[in-house]
Amino acid sequence: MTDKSNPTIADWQAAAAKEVKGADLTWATPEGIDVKPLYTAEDVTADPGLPGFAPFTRGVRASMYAGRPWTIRQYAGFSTAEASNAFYRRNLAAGQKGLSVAFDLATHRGYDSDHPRVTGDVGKAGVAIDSVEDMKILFDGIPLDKMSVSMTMNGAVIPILAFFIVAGEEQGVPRHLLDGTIQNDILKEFMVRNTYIYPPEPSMRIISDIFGYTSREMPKFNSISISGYHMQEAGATQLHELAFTIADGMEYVKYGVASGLDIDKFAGRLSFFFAIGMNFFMEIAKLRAARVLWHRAMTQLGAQDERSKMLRTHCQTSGVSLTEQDPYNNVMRTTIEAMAAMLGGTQSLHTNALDEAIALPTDFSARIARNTQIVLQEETGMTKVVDPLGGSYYIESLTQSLVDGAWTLIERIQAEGGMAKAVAAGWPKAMIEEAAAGRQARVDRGEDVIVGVNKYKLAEQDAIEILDVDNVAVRAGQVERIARVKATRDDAACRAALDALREGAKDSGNLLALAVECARARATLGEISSAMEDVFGRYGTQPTPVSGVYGGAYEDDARWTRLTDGVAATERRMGRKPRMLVAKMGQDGHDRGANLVSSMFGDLGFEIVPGALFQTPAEVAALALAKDVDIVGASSLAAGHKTLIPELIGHLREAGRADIKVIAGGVIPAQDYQALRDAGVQAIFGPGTNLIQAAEDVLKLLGHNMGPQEEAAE
Ligand code: MLC
Ligand code: 5AD
Repeated sequence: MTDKSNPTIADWQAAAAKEVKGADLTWATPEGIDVKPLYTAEDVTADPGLPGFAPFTRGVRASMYAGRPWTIRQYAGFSTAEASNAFYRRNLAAGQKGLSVAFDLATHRGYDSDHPRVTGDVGKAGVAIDSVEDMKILFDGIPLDKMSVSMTMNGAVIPILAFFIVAGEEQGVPRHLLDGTIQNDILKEFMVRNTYIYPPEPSMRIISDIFGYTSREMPKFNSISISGYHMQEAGATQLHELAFTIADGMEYVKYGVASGLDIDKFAGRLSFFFAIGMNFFMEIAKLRAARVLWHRAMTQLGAQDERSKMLRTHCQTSGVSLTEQDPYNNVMRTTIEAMAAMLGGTQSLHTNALDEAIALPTDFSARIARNTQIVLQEETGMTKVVDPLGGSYYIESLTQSLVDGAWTLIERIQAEGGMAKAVAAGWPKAMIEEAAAGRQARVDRGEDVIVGVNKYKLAEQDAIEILDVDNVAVRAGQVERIARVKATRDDAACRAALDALREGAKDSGNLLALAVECARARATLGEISSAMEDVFGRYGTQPTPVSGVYGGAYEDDARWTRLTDGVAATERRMGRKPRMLVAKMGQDGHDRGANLVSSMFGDLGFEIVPGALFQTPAEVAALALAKDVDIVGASSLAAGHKTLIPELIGHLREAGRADIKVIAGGVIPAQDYQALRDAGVQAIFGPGTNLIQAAEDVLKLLGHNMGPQEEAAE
């Protein structure tokens, strides 16, 4: 205790040091920011100004939530258009304010539901949309001039936006009244989300075409949602998420301007999208920093209108922060994250459901998630004051640190020719994967605590009810509707519209305008996509797992040494390194888990065969045979496992290679374990798996005796 009446910072330091016996209380965050245990006026270098005024540190509106609260916009979609429409209507009746459509992965990747590559994907991770008829059903009874609709679509953005425009038209809503947002952010697809269709160059043209069309024809529509969300989900630190997202935005603006558009004619309708994870104050500061950075970037790019420089954003609470184990904890996590989004000044918010780690929301879990926002808005009084944390020493200082750190990275990107070039060079993705491996290792070692996963674990888990979509039934219904649409349309008119689109893709026709004609003529999503694919080609990439990162975090760790010894012994016994194919089947492009597994097993001494994305079970089996692997690890995060993994095992058995062991990992609900085991899967690793433990299990599967079981990694 100090008895001084006017203590100085030095006095505080001495007092604190005494309390903690000299321990260093600085927290080195993954962003590389040293967070101190105390902030004072001396840490604040800049005045944050006033809300509603440049550079909008404190918010884009003068009155913020005191004038109008953020939009409660829950992302949803599953099964058929009918089922999703009914779900939307129930949610709107219960207090949701805006819509946000999740499409299934077949739709994302430009395939109709009857395509052979998508048997496991139809209706699973979102709603199946094949033609304008589906889109009309999706919004049946929902007036598109009154309800703002976000659509998360990037790869098949041209047909989906065309269907939306025509659905509005046929509902009696002219396109200039359509209100909403299309994600349309392809750079982050190439980096982390992987639902691209075409190569980068034509993909960027598509975006400029959409900017051109919407700025002329759809003045209320947000033409893009530049997304950092998926970077954080893939493991990026908040600093990387921030810098790469702003740099992506700058790239789109440059392409738009290069295509002949006036910056102030389209920039006001660019919007953003960030993830909000568990580092509460960092997330608040991140949103404030994002607004400062965008204002600076747009000023640099020559925007004049202040609205062009105003960063408006949607946020979603973090999916990766949620757990399968003890899932009710997810309600608390989501509440904390929602508060951070609010205190950071978001315009629109999705709160995740408690069953997030294993399935899509049920009516029950969606209600809790939605009510989390409603309670914040209507019961707490938190919306009454604009930017209530403005002036907090810590928040202001952290905001400045993030602005400075991100700007340094943005300048590096600009110096290298912009984000498209950086993405092509691959270093942003590598940085994200490195951060992901570091984070996973900290969790596996118990250094980053996750309640119920690596600390305070439950002896037994209560089962919770989850949503299960019967993709076989959904697919059958969609196939029938596609046939009906094709049978009743004017085929010649449809063919002419598709031909015009194909020609337009060869020169400079506006692709969206041409696709609107195709949609009117009842061309399907697959037909519109392949007309463009005929000209642009379909893009495929090989995974590039990082090496050394995961193992690096385990230097001198006894459990790690035990494993590398085990792998070495297995290698001696087999006369070669054990070989594992890490496979991704179906249209599920979530590859964080697969990359982590490749990285870790590679570091342990396995020979890793990284499978390409979007494979069919037959293609994976052929690769497994060609490479003569010992084990196939199938990573599934989009609910295709019950269809795809048994098919893979069938192909291996048919080829006489039942000895190749198949294991499964990812978002696999406990309810499905038995069916997978019955099909021949030898081990299953669900969300929250400790990779050290998983590696022990795999070695045992390969016949290695691990010796006496040590206490599982804590
Ligand atoms: C707002 N308004 C106010 C006000 N606040 N007017 C007066 N006083 C205030 N205090 C006005 C605004 O000017 C605007 O009108 C209108 O009210 C609506 O407000 P908004 O703030 O623009 O909100 P909203 O319409 O909800 O738009 C938010 C947005 C938008 C700009 C961020 O792009 C959006 O909704 N994005 C959602 C993206 C999304 O849901 N993505 C899901 C991704 S899921 P006007 O006329 O000025 O417009 C995903 C997962 C995956 O990606 O991987 O699958
Ligand atoms: N319905 C609701 N939420 C979804 N998410 C993904 N697909 C859906 C869907 N169909 C959410 C999850 C995931 C994030 C990318 O979006 O929270 O983590």
